[in-house]
Amino acid sequence: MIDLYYAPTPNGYKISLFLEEVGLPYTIYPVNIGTGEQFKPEFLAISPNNKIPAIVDHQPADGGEHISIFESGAILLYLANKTGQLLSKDVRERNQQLQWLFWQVAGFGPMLGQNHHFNHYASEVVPYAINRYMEESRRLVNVLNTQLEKTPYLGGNEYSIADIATYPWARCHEHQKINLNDYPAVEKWLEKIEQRPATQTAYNNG
Ligand SMILES: N[C@@H](CCC(=O)N[C@@H](CS)C(=O)NCC(=O)O)C(=O)O
Repeated sequence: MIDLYYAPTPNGYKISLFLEEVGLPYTIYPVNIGTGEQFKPEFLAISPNNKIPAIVDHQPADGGEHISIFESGAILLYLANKTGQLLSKDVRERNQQLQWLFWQVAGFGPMLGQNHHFNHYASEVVPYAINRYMEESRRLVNVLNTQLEKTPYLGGNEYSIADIATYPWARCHEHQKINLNDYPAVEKWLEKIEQRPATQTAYNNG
């Protein structure tokens, strides 16, 4: 059984998308990041960077005591290794998938997150920051579009943890003030992932 420390945000959905896709049983422990629950000592013991998502696996592969993990990319990689699913065993495709997973956690997520912040939450209007993060977000969506013009999924022919990591952020394109008419390959890919039963269940969970 997996405990999932979660809030319904793009980073939170990454893990429920994976768990629904592979059918691994899990229990959601909601963390209200609006009221500061991420700073409680018991949560910090699992996720010292005070951010969701985090998991605790009570049945690790080595049969030893539970393992806790924070950082969505590390969690997805752990779960893919544990289940043998959603990460190719072919060395070339696996490498492609891992590149795009790291691209998402290092760039796509953080930059779109800043774009969202300066467009919607900043206590003052900072045109330099709005322009900088808007431009960077557009550049990254264009990189995504260019890749998806070449392959059906981000890391090649198969749906993988690279798509799972990127989808919840790309799905928020309206909040990012990004018009998908300019990125048709991204639009087609989003529609394809949206239709997966696991995606619908993950988003219906909260
Ligand atoms: N690099 C982290 C980012 C996680 C993250 O930014 N989580 C946000 C919600 S989407 C959070 O928990 N924020 C609470 C806070 O910063 O106090 C990951 O990929 O897991």
